Amino acid sequence: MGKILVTGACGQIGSELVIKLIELHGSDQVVASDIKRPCEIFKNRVTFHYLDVLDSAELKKMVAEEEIDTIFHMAAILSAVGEKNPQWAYQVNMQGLINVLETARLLGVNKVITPSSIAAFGPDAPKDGTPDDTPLNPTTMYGVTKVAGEKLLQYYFLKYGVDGRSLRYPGIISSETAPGGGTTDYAVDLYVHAVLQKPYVCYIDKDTPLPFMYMPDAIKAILQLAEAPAEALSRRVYNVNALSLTPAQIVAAIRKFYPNFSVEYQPDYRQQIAESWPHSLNDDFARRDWGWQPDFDLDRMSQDMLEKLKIRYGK
Ligand code: AKB
Repeated sequence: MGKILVTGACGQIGSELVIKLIELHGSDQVVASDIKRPCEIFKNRVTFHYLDVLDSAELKKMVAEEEIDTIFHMAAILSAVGEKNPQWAYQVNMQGLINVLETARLLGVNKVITPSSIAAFGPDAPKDGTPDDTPLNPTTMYGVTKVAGEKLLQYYFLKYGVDGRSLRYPGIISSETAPGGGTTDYAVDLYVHAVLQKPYVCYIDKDTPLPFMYMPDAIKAILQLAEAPAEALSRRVYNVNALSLTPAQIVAAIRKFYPNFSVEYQPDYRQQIAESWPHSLNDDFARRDWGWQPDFDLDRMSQDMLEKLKIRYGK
């Protein structure tokens, strides 16, 4: 069996995915790559390649030399940063993905798993229980690249038989690696500020609902999808749902532990992005095809998050 590559391995999800893959398959089976230097969380535990996914020659060389068999392609520019520089987001997200798919096609890589997002939906999609198949008219460049990426995955499967799989992640709440450049980052910031006992100015209005998921569930989902037998899959891209939360609901959960936590709301350009996304998704296909089910509700997640952050920040 070949090895597993994680691109964007220093990112919020990539870093925890690498740790889980080491646990499951052993250090010598996992290869990490990023344009950043290895992050503390997996430093010295796996082979690390300093690699830009835009460098397709280098990517192919590395995949061939390391005998990679599965790629988790996690490198991407997220929504908020993407709106500041849409052309760059397009370049990284689209060229990066096609480079990975081409590498998979030419070198016979077994599977490519890459996340899509709730950002694939736009304001005309139903807000609650958004189905998998519904209008996809995103209003961010990030969303545009996610929709195009989903279609590209589908194309490579139909035309070349590349086994590409994707799931539409909501905002991910995690304690180990900070998210970077997303609209949903405030959720993590809220927990971090509470533990550091600092007031927080939230850039999303307190009553705006968005879909969220705790990191252990996000890792469980992507691994379940990756490991699902090919014949169980009725589609390439799956909605996954866990929590639907407003900032005020997250703050109320945090205040059970930090009653004096102070938050002010000053919506900025990210409010409009948040309002263009669903409140919750229908994930019946993921539940039926590969047994998806989240483990964490808001209270369980909040308790776990706060405990982990207290240790990280020595509080
Ligand atoms: C973002 O906010 O851009 C991401 C996402 C929802 O895909 N967290």
